[in-house]
Amino acid sequence: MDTPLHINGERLWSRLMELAEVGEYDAHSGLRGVNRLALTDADSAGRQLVVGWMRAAGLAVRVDAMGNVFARRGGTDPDAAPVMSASHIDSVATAGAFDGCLGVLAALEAVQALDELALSTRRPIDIGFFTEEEGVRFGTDMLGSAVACGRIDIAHAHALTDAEGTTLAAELARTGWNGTHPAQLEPPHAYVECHIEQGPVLAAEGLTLGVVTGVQGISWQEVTIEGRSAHAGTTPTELRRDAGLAAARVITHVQELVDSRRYGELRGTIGQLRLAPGLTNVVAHQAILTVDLRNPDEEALSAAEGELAAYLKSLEEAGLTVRTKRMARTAPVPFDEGVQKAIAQAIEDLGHEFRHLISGAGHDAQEVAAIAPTAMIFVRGEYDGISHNPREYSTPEACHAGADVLATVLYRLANE
Ligand code: HGY
Ligand code: MN
Ligand code: MN
Ligand code: MN
Repeated sequence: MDTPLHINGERLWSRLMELAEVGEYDAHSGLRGVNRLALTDADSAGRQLVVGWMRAAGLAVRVDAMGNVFARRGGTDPDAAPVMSASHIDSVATAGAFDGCLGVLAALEAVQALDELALSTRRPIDIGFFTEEEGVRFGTDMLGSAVACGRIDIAHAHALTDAEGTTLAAELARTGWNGTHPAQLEPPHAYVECHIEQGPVLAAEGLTLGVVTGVQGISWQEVTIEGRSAHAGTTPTELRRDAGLAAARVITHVQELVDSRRYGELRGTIGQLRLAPGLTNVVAHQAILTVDLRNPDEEALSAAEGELAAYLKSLEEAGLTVRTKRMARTAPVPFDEGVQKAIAQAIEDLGHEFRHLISGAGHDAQEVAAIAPTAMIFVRGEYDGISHNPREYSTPEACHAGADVLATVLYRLANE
């Protein structure tokens, strides 16, 4: 087995910090946050910066009809299926510097390490980033990769709108990321994604790296509860159809589903809650909330969805109407054993310890797993691995270690 590879850790870190300045904002007490929602001007500027680095590295860059961006390092056998590594640079509105970006920039470092070491590979290596991985602007996560890997139809994706009613297609055109390449990935020989863990497991065990065994199932739905506005002072409880109170009951009910342990490792989150008319002295006639349910077990996830649907229905007995809109739904995805072994071997060859773990967060890798042998490398996060928060932080050493593993695995897979 060839010696493991090392990337340029300083360049990786300086690029991560430079990219983090694009769309940065003052979060609080001097903390810098990142806000680069998909296909906003900030996201577009971040894309330009990364594409500039790819081109400076001599890579041929292509953009597809979903705005997914890939860059190819040629192999000695141009007809061989490529090895691929990508992630995302769009962020949530309260992001840190690492979510998605580490994987994109680590893959670029891996390719540059091969160039600087003058190492050729039989297979081409494709790196890049997918559009709207977060799903926070257009409502469906892993959107670019889901279209590229065939789970979501491009016409459906293009027609998705943001809160202002602007379509994804219009934003692709406005920002110029409406590429001409078909948004359909040729199945790569293998796909490996490097990503921060975004959770507490590795740090709690004093580990820097993890081999990811798969991704848990995800269910996103928007719930709209319609009641009747009324005077806050004069209307007794029995005459109220209070959408705000009903929303509060839904929130506590979701937590009861989690606490009941009837659905195993269920996680439930109400991330959005809007009341109308939203006035102090008016009983809310409408509540719109989002419910994010996650579970590594598909049966338990759909049972929890069913139980919640029955509860929402029961609210109608109190004269309320309840509508639900499914926003995203993915089943748990297991990753490829062979690619996991290759990652574990590279981690050992580089002298690190690791453990296997499932991903609590969704990733583009779960979409690529539908068309190619796929697995992920996790890099430990500090502060209990907090993420989707400006305090998100991984050390330069941990990022460097994750990128070394990625470079080593990609090199080996590209010579299979
Ligand atoms: O929602 C997720 O798990 C991912 O961050 N898009
Ligand atoms: Mn190194
Ligand atoms: Mn991510
Ligand atoms: Mn994320």
